[in-house]
Formats: sequence, structure tokens, C-alpha cells
Amino acid sequence: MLRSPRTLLSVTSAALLVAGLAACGGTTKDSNTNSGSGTQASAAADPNAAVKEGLKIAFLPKQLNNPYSDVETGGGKVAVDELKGEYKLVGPNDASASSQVSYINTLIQQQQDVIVVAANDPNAVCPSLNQARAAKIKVITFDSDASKDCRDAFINQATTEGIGQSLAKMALEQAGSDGGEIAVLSATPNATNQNSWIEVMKTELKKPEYAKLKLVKVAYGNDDDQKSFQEAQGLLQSYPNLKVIVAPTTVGIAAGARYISSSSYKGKVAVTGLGLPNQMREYVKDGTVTKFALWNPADIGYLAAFAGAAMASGQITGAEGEKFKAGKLGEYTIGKDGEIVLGPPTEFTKDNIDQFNF
Ligand code: RAM
Repeated sequence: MLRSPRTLLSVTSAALLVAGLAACGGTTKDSNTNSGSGTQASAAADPNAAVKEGLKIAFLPKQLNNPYSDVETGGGKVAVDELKGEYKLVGPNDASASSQVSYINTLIQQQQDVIVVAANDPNAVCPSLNQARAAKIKVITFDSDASKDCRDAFINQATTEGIGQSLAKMALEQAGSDGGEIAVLSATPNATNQNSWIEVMKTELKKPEYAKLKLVKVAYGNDDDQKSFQEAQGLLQSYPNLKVIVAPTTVGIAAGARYISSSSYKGKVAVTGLGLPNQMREYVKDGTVTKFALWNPADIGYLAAFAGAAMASGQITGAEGEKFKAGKLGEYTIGKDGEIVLGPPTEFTKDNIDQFNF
């Protein structure tokens, strides 16, 4: 189900992150389409280069105290062990815009070979990431992208279009035939990933088949459990006729479901979005949630480590069309703008949730 297809060409969502494209015209001399201000001169890719052992691969997720990050970086550690590298995990306890900068600076001083980062803000991390690249550290974003001119490749969990469309579709199903008001309960206001999914959702909602849905609010729980819970509560206070809360964050959907399951809105207000099966199981079993989606976060970390190792070994540079092997996940092809797509998301319901353990 979540096994990724062997080879995936990324379909970069149109209209998203377009602002970053300006920096991507780039020289093709080094066959790196991601050329940007901080790009060091890199040799052409050598597909036959052996992947080096002993590479220092550091993971910097959005925040450490998030079960999603734990699963993601856990997959990264498995990969780094397979690659016989040195794994490191660092990160802030909150997902605020600038919280990652000091960690990047320290990783540069430590002369890591690869930094795998989920950006809390597409731009706040850029000066430090470009310093890292100038110091010959390969920068792989995963989960939440940084601006294209400050990283070498991006591991996207699924296509941005696909995730946004799936969120809109689930909201429509959950609202029922009469439609009604829906609200988004997101992560932080600056999160690259959530913002790009919400943009796609909004585009979808303009289509005739969504005419009965009205998006009344995008609330931000900052990927903090308590704040997300309060925001869910606030949504119902402000919009008592709300039909669906769509949370494109594992923290938000779990907090939203917890609130609804213990309130008088249970059975009246649906909660859907992106969640971890282990966190959502009880709300699926008690009927609060009937459907949500996700990919296997462990596979993102795993794929990111293999991409970083291939790049630090000179096998790939981040240019479109380059291929590399990612252990048990098989071969991947780099898509446009250095994007590497893990695979399609899986939908979870009461019928399949017990088959998943993450
Ligand atoms: C939260 C984080 C993460 C996102 C998932 C779906 O854990 O915001 O970045 O990918 O939800």
C-alpha cells in the first residue's frame, strides 16, 4: 500500500512555491538545476560512484517533541545504519520560524556531510543552509521544503497536488450530501508543507463539485497539542454549524479528534486530514473519525538519508532525471526542481487501520 513505486517522477505542483522558481534558472554547467546563491561548484553526477561509508548524516526535523518526527527520523536512522554512516538527530522543541537556525550553524561547525532538514519556514533557514552548502555540506529537505535556492533536493512525501486534492475530497465526503461549513486546523502559519497543501485545497474548492462547501476559517494550532485542542474548541464556538474540521497535520488532527470525541459535537462534526494511525486509532474506533490519510513517515526519513548519501558521494547532484537507489525502497528518479516524491498517500478507515503500526 505505502510501498513506493520503484521509480517515481515527481510531479511538481503548479503554482506552488512559484516564488522560489526565480532562483532556479541556474547554470547547467554543473548539471545542477538547483543553482542558487549558495550553490558550491559541484562536479557532474557520476552514476557509477560508490556510496561512501562513514558519512555524517544529521537530521533536523521541524521539532523534536512530535510523534511524527520520531517516526520519520527513526526511518532515517535505519537508513544511516544500512549506509554505515554516522547518524545524528538535533532539533528545537517548537516549530517556530527561526528555531532551527542555531542548530544548522552547529552542524556546519561539526562538518557534517549531509543535513536533512524539514524547514519550519521556507526562508528563515536559508542563509544558514547556504552557508552549509558553501562548506560542501549537502542539504536535503524533507517533509517541509525550504526555498529551492537553498537546498540540493527535496523529499516530498507525495505530490503536493495529490495531498491537497485528497484533503478537499475527504472534506467533501465527510460533509455529506448537503455540504456546509468546513474549517482547516493547520500547523504553524509559516509551514511550507501545510501552506502548499492548503493552497491546493482552496483551488479545488473553487471547482463546481465543491460548491456546497464553504471554507470559513484556517486556524493554526502551531503543531502544539494544547494550542491545537483550544483552536478546535474555538472553531466550534465561532462556527457552531461547522460540518468538518480538516487538519493537514498529525498534531492538529489528533487534538481536534480528542476535543470532538469528548464534546457534544461528536457525531455531528467530522474530523479528517493527515494523521498517524497509532494516534488516530481510538478516534476511529469510537466513531469520531471515519477517514484520514498519510504516508509512512519512516520511509521519508529513509529515502532522505539515501538521497543525501548518494549526493555526498557524487552519484547525483540534484538535477532532474538523475537516478539513485534507496535500499529497500528501490530506485528513484529526481524530478523537476530537485523534487523526489516518495509515493501516494494511503487512506485509513476502520476497515484497514489495524494493519498499520506507526
Ligand atoms: C505534522 C507536521 C509535519 C506534517 C505532518 C502531516 O506532524 O506538521 O510537518 O508532515 O503533520
